[in-house]
Amino acid sequence: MKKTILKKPKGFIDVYKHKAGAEKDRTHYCPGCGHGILHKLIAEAMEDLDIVDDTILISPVGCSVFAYYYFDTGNFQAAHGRAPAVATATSRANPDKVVISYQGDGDLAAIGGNNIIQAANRGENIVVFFVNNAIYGMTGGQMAPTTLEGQVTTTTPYGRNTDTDGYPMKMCEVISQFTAPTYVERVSLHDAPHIRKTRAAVRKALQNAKERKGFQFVEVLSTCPSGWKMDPVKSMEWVKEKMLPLYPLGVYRDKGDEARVINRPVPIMEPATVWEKLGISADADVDFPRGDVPEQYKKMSIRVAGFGGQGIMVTGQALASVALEYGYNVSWLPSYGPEMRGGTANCSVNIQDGVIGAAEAVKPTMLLAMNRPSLEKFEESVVPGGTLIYNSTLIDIEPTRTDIKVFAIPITGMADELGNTRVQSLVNIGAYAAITGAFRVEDIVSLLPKLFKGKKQAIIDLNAKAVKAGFDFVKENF
Ligand SMILES: Cc1ncc(C[n+]2csc(CCOP(=O)(O)OP(=O)(O)O)c2C)c(N)n1
Repeated sequence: MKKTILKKPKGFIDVYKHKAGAEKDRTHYCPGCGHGILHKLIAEAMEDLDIVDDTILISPVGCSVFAYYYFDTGNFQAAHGRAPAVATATSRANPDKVVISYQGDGDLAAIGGNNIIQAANRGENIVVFFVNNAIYGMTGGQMAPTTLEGQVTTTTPYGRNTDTDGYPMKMCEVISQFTAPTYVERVSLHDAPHIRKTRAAVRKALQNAKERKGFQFVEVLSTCPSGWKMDPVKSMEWVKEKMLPLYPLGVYRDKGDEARVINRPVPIMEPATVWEKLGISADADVDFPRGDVPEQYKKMSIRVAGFGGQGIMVTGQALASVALEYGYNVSWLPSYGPEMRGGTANCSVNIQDGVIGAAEAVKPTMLLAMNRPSLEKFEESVVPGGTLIYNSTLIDIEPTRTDIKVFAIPITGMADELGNTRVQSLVNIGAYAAITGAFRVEDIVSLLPKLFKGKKQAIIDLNAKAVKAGFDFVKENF
C-alpha cells in the first residue's frame, strides 16, 4: 500500500518564530484566510521546482508582512506598495534568482498602483502573486480599490458607492493591457477544484520565472473572514457568489513558447562616469597633490543645509568634485524638500580614503548651515569634536554646542558684496579650504572653468573671487 507522509513543504521554515520569539508550528493567519493556502501552494511549488535556495521573496505591508517568518527563501521587506520596485532591483542585481513580489490589493492596487504598472510595463523578470481579498485586511477592513460595489467596509459603512468611491479595479485586465507581461491569470481559492487550478497557476508562473521568462502576474481571489465579518464557509460562498461574476477567472495573457528569456545585466558605472553623467568635473588626469591635512579633516562626512535656491546642492557638488581631483573617494547625496525653490534642501557629502559605507551624513563631522531652521535641525547631529560653519548673515541665534568648533561666517553678505548672492557656494568652498587645509585656493580656481562649463568668463572670475573671499575671511578671523 502506498504510504502518504504529510509534512511541511521544504519551502517553509520548520518552526515559525513570529511575534517576539514565540515558537509556533502554525501561522498567524486567521482561520479561513486565503494567505495561508496560497503560502502553502507557493512553498510546495518551490520545493518541487527545486528553487527554494534560489528564490528571493519580497514581502509587503499587509497581512502577509510576516512572510519572512514562513518561507525558507531569501527575503526583503518592502515599504507599503513598493514590492515591485524592490523586486526589480533584486532581480536585476541577481539575474539568476527567482524573485517573488507577494502583495495584497491595498498594497498593489492602491498605494503601490504606479509601482506595479511600471514594473509590468518594463516586463521585469519577477513573479507577482496578487492576493485580492477586496479589502484592507490587516488594518481592520477598510475599502480597497478592489472592494465590490455596495460592499460594506469600515470606510464605506453604507456600502461602496461608485459615484463617490469609483469602481472596483480589475488588475488582470489592467496588467494585460501592456505588451511586456508573459503570463497573466486570475484564479480563486474558494473551493478545492479552484485551489487545484491556483496550484497549477502558481507552478506555471514559478516555472516561467525559473526560465527567466519575464513578468508573471497571478491574481488570486481570496477570503478575509475577519475583515468581512463572516465565518470561513460563508466567506468561500461569498467569493463564489459575489467576486467571481465581477472578476472573471482565466488566463489573460500567455505568451507560451513565444516568451523571451530576459537577461538584464546591470551596467557597472565607474565612479568617474557617474560624475560625468551628473555634468560634474571628473577628469582623472588632473590630480592635485595633497597638502598636510590634519587628522580630524581626513575623513569628512558633511551635511550642507539651507533653503532651496541657496546653492546647497552646488556647494555639495563642488566640494565633492574638488575632492575628487585630490584623489579622494567621494559621494554626494541630495535631499530636497517638497518644493525646490524656497523649500528646505540639504545634501550629504563624504570625502575620504577607503570605501564609503553610507552616503547619508547622519552623524556629520561637519555641518554647513545656511539658514536658521537648518542649524536648529542639524546642530545636535554633529559628532563631538566636529565642525560647524554657519551663515551669520541669516542666522540670528547662537549655536548651543560647546563641544564642536564653530565658525560664524557672513556667507550671504560676502556674496552680496561681491555683487551676486549666487556665489555663496564658492564662498563656502573657500572657507572649507581654509578650515580643513584640504584644498588650495589656486587648485579650486583652476577647476572653475570645468565646474562652470559653458558659463561666461565673468561668472567664472566672480566665483574665483568668492573662493578667495571665503578663504581669506577664515584666515583673518579665526
Ligand atoms: C505607508 C503606509 N501606509 C499605511 C500603512 C498601514 N497599513 C498597513 S497594512 C495596510 C493595508 C494592507 O491591505 P492589503 O494590501 O489589501 O493586504 P491584506 O492585509 O488585506 O492582506 C495599511 C494601509 C502602512 N503600514 N504604511
